[in-house]
Order: sequence, then C-alpha cells, then structure tokens
Amino acid sequence: MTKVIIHGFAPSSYTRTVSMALEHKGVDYELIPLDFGSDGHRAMHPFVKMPVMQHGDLTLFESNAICHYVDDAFDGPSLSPDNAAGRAQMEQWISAINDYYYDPFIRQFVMQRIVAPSRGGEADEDIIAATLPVMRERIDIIDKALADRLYLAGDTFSLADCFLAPIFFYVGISPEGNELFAGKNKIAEWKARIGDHDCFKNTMPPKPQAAE
Ligand SMILES: N[C@@H](CCC(=O)N[C@@H](CS)C(=O)NCC(=O)O)C(=O)O
Repeated sequence: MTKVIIHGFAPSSYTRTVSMALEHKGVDYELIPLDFGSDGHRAMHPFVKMPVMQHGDLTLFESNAICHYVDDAFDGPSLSPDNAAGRAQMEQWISAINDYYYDPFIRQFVMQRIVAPSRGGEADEDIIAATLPVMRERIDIIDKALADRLYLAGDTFSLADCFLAPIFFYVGISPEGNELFAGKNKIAEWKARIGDHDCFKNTMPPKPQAAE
C-alpha cells in the first residue's frame, strides 16, 4: 500500500498530533522535514504551515482533516468514539483546543519560554506574564472536563487527546509546568494514561535545550 508522507518537523505540536494518529492506527508513514517557506511547501500548503500529508494523489493540509482521513481510511483501532454524543464531544474539544489552547499555550508561552532560548534568543517575559493567567484558567477547564471520564471524549482515547497531548507536553516540561499543573489531579491521571500509549512514546520530540 502507498506510504503516507507527513511533511513537518517532529518538534511541531500539530505534526506530533497527526503522527500520534498514524502511530495509533499502525499506518506505515514517513516524516519528511519541510523546506519551510519554499515554493514546494507553498504548493502543498497555501497558508504555509505544517503539517502536510500526502497519500498517493491526495495532498491534505489542516491537522483535523488529516487526522480524520487517517482514522477513516485505514484499519486499526478507531480514534473516534462509537456513539454520536462522544463523536460530537471529540469535535467540540478539537475545535476548542485549536481555538483556545494552541495560541496561548504554544504560540505565546512555548514559543517564548522554550523555543526562543533554544534558538539563542531571550524569552519576552511580558508575553509570558500576560499569557499565564489565560493558561491557568484553561488548564482548570480541562481538569474539570476530565472529572467524569478517562479521556477528553469519554472513556476511550480519541483524536481530541492527540490534539491536546503535544500541547500539554511542552507546558509540562517548562519551568512553570509543575506550578501550572499543581493540584490538577484529573489532568495528572490523564497525562499518566496518555504517557502509556505507544503513539505518545513513539512521537517524543527531541529535548529542547531550555528543558535540560
Ligand atoms: N490550522 C493548522 C495550524 C498549523 C500550524 O500552525 N502549525 C505550526 C506548527 S505546530 C506552524 O506551521 N508554525 C509555523 C509558522 O506559523 O510559521 C493545522 O491545524 O494544521
């Protein structure tokens, strides 16, 4: 069968999301580093982001579309709940993570606290200080959401967990991680559960310098 190609970089949280989905399904895939911003990249992704997936003649961008394709097109354990309410809750959380978590957690906090120092720059502490209260509030929302369930969309691992796990991973290894997640027992249990999944272990990004 034609191999799936993912264009991206292992440290990118969205690249890890789609890689987790592929690993969980047991799909044969290859992660190819992008020549970011090149003509070839722009031809595959008009918004010049990562990841991009290629499977035979099909080229797809947007992590949610890629994840659903992977879940639908291949055999292997389903990444969607088996009931309408669970599937709707999965979509609700994917949408919420994309709209309310990625920007403050990754684009603001992780880019400053982890990525900037790893590139020899300095973190903008004003951006971090402005973002931390938003992060605290949104971490609490997840802790409450997990009160009556093992995973975000119910008691089975789903695509929603693939979207959140890479984001919380980076926050967890930041200097503020312990304090931000302190007392969030449901998140701690969820993180331990996610950490047991091979798809999470097999997609671990290289350790950023700031986390050493
Ligand atoms: N909506 C896109 C977002 C993709 C995205 O923002 N990817 C990040 C990496 S995690 C990226 O390409 N960042 C580089 C940049 O914005 O220049 C998706 O769901 O795939």
